[in-house]
Amino acid sequence: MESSYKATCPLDCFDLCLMDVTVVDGEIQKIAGAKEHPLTCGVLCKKGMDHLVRHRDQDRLKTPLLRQGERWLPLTVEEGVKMLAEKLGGVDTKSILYFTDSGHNGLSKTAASLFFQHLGPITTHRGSLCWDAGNFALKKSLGIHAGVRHTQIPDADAIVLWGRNAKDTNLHLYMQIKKAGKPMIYIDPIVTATAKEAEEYYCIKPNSDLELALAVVKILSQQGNLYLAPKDEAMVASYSMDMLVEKTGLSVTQLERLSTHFAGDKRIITYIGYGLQRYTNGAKAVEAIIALHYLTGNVNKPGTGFHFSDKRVSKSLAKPYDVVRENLTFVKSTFGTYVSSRDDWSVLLVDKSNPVVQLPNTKAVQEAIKKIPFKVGIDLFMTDTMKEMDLVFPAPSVFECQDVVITSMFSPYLQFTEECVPPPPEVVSEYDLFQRLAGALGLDDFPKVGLEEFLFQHVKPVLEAQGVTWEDLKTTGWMDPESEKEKNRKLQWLEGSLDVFAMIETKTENPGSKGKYRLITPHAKESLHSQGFRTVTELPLVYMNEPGFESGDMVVVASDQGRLRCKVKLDENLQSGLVYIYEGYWSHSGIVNSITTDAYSDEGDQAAYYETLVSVMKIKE
Ligand SMILES: Nc1nc2c(c(=O)[nH]1)N[C@H]1C(S)=C(S)[C@@H](COP(=O)(O)OP(=O)(O)OC[C@H]3O[C@@H](n4cnc5c(=O)[nH]c(N)nc54)[C@H](O)[C@@H]3O)O[C@H]1N2
Ligand SMILES: Nc1nc2c(c(=O)[nH]1)N[C@H]1C(S)=C(S)[C@@H](COP(=O)(O)OP(=O)(O)OC[C@H]3O[C@@H](n4cnc5c(=O)[nH]c(N)nc54)[C@H](O)[C@@H]3O)O[C@H]1N2
Ligand code: SF4
Ligand SMILES: [Mo]
Repeated sequence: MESSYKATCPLDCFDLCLMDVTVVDGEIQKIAGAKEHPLTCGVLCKKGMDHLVRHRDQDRLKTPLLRQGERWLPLTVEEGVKMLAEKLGGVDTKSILYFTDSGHNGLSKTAASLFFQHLGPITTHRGSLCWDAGNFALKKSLGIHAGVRHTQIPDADAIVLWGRNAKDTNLHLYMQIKKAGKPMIYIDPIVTATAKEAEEYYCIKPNSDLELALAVVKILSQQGNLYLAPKDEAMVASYSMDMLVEKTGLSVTQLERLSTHFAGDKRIITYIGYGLQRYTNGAKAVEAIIALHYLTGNVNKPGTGFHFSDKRVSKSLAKPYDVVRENLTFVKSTFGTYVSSRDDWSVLLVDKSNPVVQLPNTKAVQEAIKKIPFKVGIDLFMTDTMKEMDLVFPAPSVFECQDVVITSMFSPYLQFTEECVPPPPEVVSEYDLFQRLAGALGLDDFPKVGLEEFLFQHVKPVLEAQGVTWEDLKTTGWMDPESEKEKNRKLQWLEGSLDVFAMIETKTENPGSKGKYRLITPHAKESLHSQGFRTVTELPLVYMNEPGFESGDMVVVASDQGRLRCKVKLDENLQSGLVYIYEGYWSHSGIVNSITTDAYSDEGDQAAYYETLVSVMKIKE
């Protein structure tokens, strides 16, 4: 018998693709992009297609596993829950550490967080490995996390992708720009796939976006294309063009060319990437781009605006079961040092994340985890993180659990995933797992409702406001949750000043002169972080373009944090002083974060991965 279902790609991606899932005789036969979706238009990327590969994979975890020395003992879910309940019961809840990320964007996956709200206060992290410097800038500048909708693209004259490598990381944005036939203007220190497709490309030096925005303001002001208050004009004029050229690595001609797009009544939309805010002053870069848009009037008119993230959909959901707790928190990127600084830990619970691979400063992370007496993880596979656990619960695949899925990264839609097939017998959803745990621990206030009711209660206000029924949402798989009023809301510039440009450091530093290179660790096209690197066993490739190094050279890349064996891949387009290695390689290849710094941004508690400086030494095979 054949039946078809709707599911949503729940990966930590901008796009939120809707999928058609065909099930024959209880087995998934195929998946494909749902053609009717207005943004994702029937196209799934390789990472999306890989959901079926992961679902079918023989190596998937199928039962809870308990560590016994070097071996893993299979348990039933009931035995696993009983053991975890014993470990969590009766301890000081602040000795419990919860670590999570966005391995799955479904609402059902907030079960652990809800459970700890009811059990806690506990210890957990604040800030982000991903986007919080930019989010800080949005909040400071606008008071909310909001950005322009993709539906404005056809009205723009051109689209700036400011460090947003859309072709690899935000495919459906790239497709929308192509469909609308708009020129792409791309700004990135690396000649990425998007750079190669762009009508104009600006190869800037890393961490010079603040100066680049200032250069545009300065040029427009000098040309009389931008009116500034006299004190601001004097401040902007006080920075020399030579300094801005030196800092950004762009010529005056290039800077003038970029400025033309912001001049007069040109309509421009800027998509701001996440790479440019992985620096200690990352919030400033985003703040400066927002300021540039307001100063040049490129906002609140058709075909203008900027986008970094947008949390309006997430904010419009109800939170019927949440409890506020005063958790103890630490900055996420400092996991290693923070956890090692305390001796009172009882239990670590990790879900939806692979911190051993994805957190900076791997050695510190591994040492910290070892300090915790009892460690529990939930994942689909035995990742490098799960290998450090004492007890591992299997997570269901994307197709085995009903869910509502949203992202605040780009797609403005609210989507559904049906349970297309049941999970294996000893695999339960996180929702079910934490229900059972709450029952075992006697958490009387924990919501005693089924998963469907739980999901429905969250989206109820949105459904009501839009006149959509729950059944409609389940059948179509997606809805546009925003009211016309919200869509057309004018975003006010609360900051309203040029202060972001006031304190720019005019000295230039060249790490290359000390034999050091800046390390950038971008996101790979075919993998969502570590998830697509599971079967990769080759050494990581370090892309570089420095005299004396050739493709195939074996090298050690060393930083203050550690050393990593890599193979050189020559990138003839790469600027000097910079090397890059894709993030996501597992320990059987070499974890790139074993050489990254756990520094974090001055504003927003964002991991400042790209503050890492490395040296590269050739070694024999
Ligand atoms: N294929 C794929 N897609 C993904 C992901 C994935 O892992 N794989 N991850 C998803 C997630 S969680 C995220 S956060 C996003 C990230 O999406 P993006 O922001 O597009 O990607 P990143 O690779 O983090 O960084 C983008 C670019 O920033 C550039 N960059 C580095 N420093 C600077 C700088 O100082 N200035 C400027 N202008 N650019 C700079 C890098 O060279 C890189 O090309 O992608 C999402 N989409
Ligand atoms: N050097 C460097 N490091 C980085 C970055 C960088 O640019 N450079 N980028 C950072 C960014 S932007 C981010 S967002 C983080 C991401 O960091 P993580 O979110 O830790 O990255 P993933 O490798 O995607 O790990 C997600 C895990 O969740 C699991 N998973 C999938 N579905 C489910 C589920 O339904 N339930 C459970 N329990 N688990 C599930 C997957 O199998 C996978 O092991 O990495 C950061 N790390
Ligand atoms: S990873 Fe992103 S682009 Fe790929 S299928 Fe999933 S949502 Fe779509
Ligand atoms: Mo991210």
